[in-house]
Amino acid sequence: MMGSASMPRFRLVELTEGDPHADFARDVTAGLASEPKHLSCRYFYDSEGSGLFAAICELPEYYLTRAETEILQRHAREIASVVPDEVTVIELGSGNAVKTRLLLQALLPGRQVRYVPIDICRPVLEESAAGLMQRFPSLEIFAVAAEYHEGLRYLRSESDRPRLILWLGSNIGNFTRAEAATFLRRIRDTMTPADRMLVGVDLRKDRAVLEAAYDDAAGVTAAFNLNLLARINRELDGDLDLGAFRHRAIYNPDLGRIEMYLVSTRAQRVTIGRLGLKVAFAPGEAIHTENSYKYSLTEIDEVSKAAGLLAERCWQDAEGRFSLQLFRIDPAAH
Ligand code: AVJ
Repeated sequence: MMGSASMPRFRLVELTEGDPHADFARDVTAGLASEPKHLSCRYFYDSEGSGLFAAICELPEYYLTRAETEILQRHAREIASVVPDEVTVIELGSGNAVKTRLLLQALLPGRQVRYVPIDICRPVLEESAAGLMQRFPSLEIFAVAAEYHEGLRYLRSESDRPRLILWLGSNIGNFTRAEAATFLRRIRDTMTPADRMLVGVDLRKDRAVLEAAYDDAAGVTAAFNLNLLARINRELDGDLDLGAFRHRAIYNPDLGRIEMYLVSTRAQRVTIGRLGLKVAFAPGEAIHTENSYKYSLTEIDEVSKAAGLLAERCWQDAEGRFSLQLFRIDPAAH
C-alpha cells in the first residue's frame, strides 16, 4: 500500500466509555418500566439496524436522502470554494458516507483532506472507510467509533487545521429543538472563525408525505423499528414475539415531529432473561422509540441563533423539502 511512511492513511479509535452492553441493559430496564414505555433510538444502529437504515435511504417514500443528495450535487463546488487548502472534514453520524463522497469529490482536487467520520457502529465505519480510501487515494482517514457526546470531546483535540464539520441527513431531528440548540452551541464553542459546519435539516411538510416516509409500503422502516426488539432478544436474552408488535409512525403537527412507536397487538407478558425482568403489555400499549423533528425556516433560524451560529449560505432542493445550512460562528453572539 502507498502512503507516507510517518503517517498511516487509516486509523480507527473506539471511544466507548464503560460497557455499551451495560448501557443498553440499563436503558431497556428503565424504558420498559416507565409509563409510557420508551426505548432510545440510539439503539437502532447495530450492524443489522445500520443495514436497514441504509435500505431506508433508498426507499421511494424516504425523500430525505435524495433531496439532500440533490442539494450536495448542485452546490458541492460552491461549498468547496469556502474551504481552505488543508482541511479536516469531521462528520457526526457518518453511516455509510454515500453523500459525503460528493463533497470529498469536490474538495479533494488541490486540497489535503483528512476525513474524521464519527459513528456508533464500528463495522459500518470500517466498511465505509475502506470504500472511501479506494475511491480517493490521497484521502487520510481517522475513524472514531463513538457516541455524539464522546465525539464532541474528540472534536476539541482535532483542531490543528481548519475544519468542516458535517451533520447531515436530518440527524439533528432526533433532538428536541432545545437539545439541538444546546448541542450546536457546544460544537460552536469548539469552532474558530475559519471553521464551517454543514447541517442537513428536514423541513415541515404535508402529513401524508411525512407519514409515508416513516411507514413505507415495503415495510423496511417497520423492520428497522422492530429490530430494537430483535436486538433485545439477541443481546439480552428476551423472548419478545416480533409478530405481536406493530410499527406505527404518526406526525404530530403541533410539535412538528414524526413519532415512532411499537404497539403491542394484544395483552402479553415478555421476559428478558439477562435483565431478570418481566414486562406486561396491555392490548394497544405502545413503546415510544423515536422522534424526528421537522423544521420551518423560522425554527432553523431560532435554533441557530440560540447556538451562536450564522448561516453563511443555505440551500434547498427543487421541491423545498430539505434544507442544507452552511454555518460559521457568529462573532457577535454570546
Ligand atoms: C437517521 C434520525 C435522520 O429520523 O429520518 C429513518 C432515522 N427513522 N426512518 C430519520 C429514521 C425512521 C432518521 N435519522
